[in-house]
Amino acid sequence: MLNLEKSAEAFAEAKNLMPGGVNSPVRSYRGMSCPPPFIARAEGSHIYDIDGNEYIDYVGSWGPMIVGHAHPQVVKALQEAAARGTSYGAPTLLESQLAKKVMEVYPSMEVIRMVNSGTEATMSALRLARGYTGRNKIVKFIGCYHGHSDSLLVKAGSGLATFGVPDSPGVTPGTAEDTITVPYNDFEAFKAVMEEKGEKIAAVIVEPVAGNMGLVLPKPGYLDLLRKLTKEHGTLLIFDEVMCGFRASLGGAQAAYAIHPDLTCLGKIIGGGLPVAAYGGRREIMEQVSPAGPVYQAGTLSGNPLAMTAGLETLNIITAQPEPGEGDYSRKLTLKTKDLILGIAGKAREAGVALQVQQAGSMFGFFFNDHEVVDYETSAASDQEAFKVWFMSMLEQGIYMAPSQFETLFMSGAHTDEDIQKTIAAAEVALKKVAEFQKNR
Ligand code: HOZ
Repeated sequence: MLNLEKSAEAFAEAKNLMPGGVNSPVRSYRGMSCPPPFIARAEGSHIYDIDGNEYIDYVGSWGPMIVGHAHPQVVKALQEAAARGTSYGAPTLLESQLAKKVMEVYPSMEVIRMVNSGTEATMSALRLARGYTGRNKIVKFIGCYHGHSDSLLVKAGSGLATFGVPDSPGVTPGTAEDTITVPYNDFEAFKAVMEEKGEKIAAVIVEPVAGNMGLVLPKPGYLDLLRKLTKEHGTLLIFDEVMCGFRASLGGAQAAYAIHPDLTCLGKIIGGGLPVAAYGGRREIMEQVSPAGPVYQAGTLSGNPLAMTAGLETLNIITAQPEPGEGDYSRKLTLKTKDLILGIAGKAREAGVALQVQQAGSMFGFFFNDHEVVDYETSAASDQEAFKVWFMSMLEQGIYMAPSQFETLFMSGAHTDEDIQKTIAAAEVALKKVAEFQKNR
């Protein structure tokens, strides 16, 4: 049995200090039968809590830790950078270096603006789209999550789906009215909205590989339809690749599905574990951003030298030329992820548990469902009680996963074959428990 005594005490104290004891809702383990492990440190693929438990980590700080925790190259560069000062609020060479590195991999981003979080990136991209087109309305997809700015907290995924409040109080009806929602992967619904209101829509924002209703892939041709109809109506297409950037493939979903969005939002990995995000896209649009243009957006810590350093080192690692005969970083992660999910799928079959496994590069996820999961509705119709049994058993066996079916799991370069075999062995035990639970309830 997992001992989380110290974490329980720490959580009780934190609840008096922060809403729900946390600084971001899904960390609170609401609905799970244990407190969140309080983390003491992390290294490579492993994370350690204050109770002395060690876990193989597939949360990876919700995505950024693609090279593993405390990678020596990143840590060394950060130590050197910290010694030169931690913030200047003035331009540095590092910002241009990271911008160039990102553009090499994301050629659709001709001009880029660094910000501090995914929320800032999507919020700013929407303001820009509205400023550029002179239109107010936006389209988002049900179950997609793009951070917590008002316009985007409508039928949202991630923590909002987990806690059953997809529309947040505090968002004014006027703002919500300007956000049109459409079921993800529904071709006809999207065509109908564009036909009816296309000329009023500034932007369509999408997680091209959705990671906040669990992992849900776009159906073949769906992203092409978004691109085609947005172009026809003079609407901007915004790819929110905060999660799937560098993961669906090195060049993100836009490379994997060969779509050129007008604007892209990145985050997580480009900060290498420090707070960085960015938005960027066609020059003509981006030149509307202040001070080049009139659309205002700013930030004291934007382009922070420590954050730029961590991002740059991380991108250097994942874009490095592979050794002869070896696949590149991203390809290796994809293969490792495949080994893991196929192993787990095999154990589910043996246990007689209906499990949908999903993968996009180094992202993966599971649904206890015998139907294909294609949107929020089919995700929410999965057996969430079975998910809890699975989650708790995995945690007890030292496997650290997201405490919600409406999230995604991540592979890193630090995960070893041994980690993967241990995880599959733990899954065998967990899935037997799920089978028993489903039979006896
Ligand atoms: N928005 C993140 C999940 N999709 C959660 C971030 C966090 O709690 O750290």
